[in-house]
Amino acid sequence: MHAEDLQSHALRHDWRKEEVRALFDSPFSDLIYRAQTVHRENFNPNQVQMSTLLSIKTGGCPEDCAYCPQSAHHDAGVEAERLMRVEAVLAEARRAKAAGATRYCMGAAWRAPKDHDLETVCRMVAGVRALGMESCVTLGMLSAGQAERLAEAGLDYYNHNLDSAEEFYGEIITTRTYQDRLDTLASVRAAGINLCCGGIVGMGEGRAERAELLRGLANLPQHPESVPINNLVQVEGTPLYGTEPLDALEFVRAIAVARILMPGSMVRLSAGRENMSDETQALCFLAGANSIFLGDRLLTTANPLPDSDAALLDKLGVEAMPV
Ligand code: SAM
Ligand code: DTB
Ligand code: SF4
Repeated sequence: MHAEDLQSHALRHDWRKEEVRALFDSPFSDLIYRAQTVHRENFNPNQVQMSTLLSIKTGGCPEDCAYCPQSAHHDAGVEAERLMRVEAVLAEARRAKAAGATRYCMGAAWRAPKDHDLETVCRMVAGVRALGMESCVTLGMLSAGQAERLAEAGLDYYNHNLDSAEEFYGEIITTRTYQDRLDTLASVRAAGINLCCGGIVGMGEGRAERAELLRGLANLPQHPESVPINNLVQVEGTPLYGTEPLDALEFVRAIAVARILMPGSMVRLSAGRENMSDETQALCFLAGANSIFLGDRLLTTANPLPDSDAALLDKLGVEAMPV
């Protein structure tokens, strides 16, 4: 029997609202202890998976996501660019591999890919895999046929986030629905591609909505293999610029609850590390985060410099997770 099957009896998809809220509300030490215990039952606690991101098609996006500097609805100073050429993307992927990344994630500011562009992305996916790296793309909404095409090209992961709790979603995005997102996730799953699906905190939501975002992820038919927890990167010109930043310990709580709800998933300490202290990041690892983005850029915003990440991981005795 496959290891995942042996473990799956322990994975729950029926978390109740009050249960998740009670986890969030528990004393900090109790929460971290439980999260770290679950973490150790499932993973080597001193290993972290490293992914690198590249924006293969930047800006000019027709969606109105209130957090996003790439939306054409906001003026965040991001120039709209065309889809990159395959060779240029692969040159970047080689650099990321040399710097220690094992997964290469390519993001496009699209509502949904055009079939013609999808073929170009498929060549990028094949090229990344030929380098011996895992491939991940995030291209917006997918039809069932497009997901199958990506699967044929050998895509390992598709990133598509729930982004927020269903109740809060309408405050953040009006141009596509929460149900649209669930439909894309179902198409990706049906095609047999691993799912990278998480959300953003620090968008002005309360603890209740943070709990509901995580419950929404855990109660999907199957837990996403990767769960990125993004702390909002505030970009001037976006509607969420100037939002009261989330307290660092509240962010750590979100990581811990994600770890407890989805014990076998990789929990990624995703956007927002640039504004986090070493101490906060260390607490996130203690709370069960075991994946990060490596490299000085996310899509359009800054990520910690490789040297400072190397120093932090060294101080913590953390090593790269083998693929
Ligand atoms: N356009 C595609 C889509 O939205 O499905 C793919 C790219 S989009 C930039 C991928 C994810 O990045 C979003 O779902 C959101 O969770 C995250 N993101 C975008 N801007 C962010 C920001 N300012 N801070 C934190 N996360 C952000
Ligand atoms: C995800 O959940 N976080 C990454 C990835 N998926 C594509 C993106 C973070 C983007 C942060 C804002 C930017 O750099 O544009
Ligand atoms: Fe477009 Fe994605 Fe940004 Fe939304 S998050 S505006 S869909 S690039």
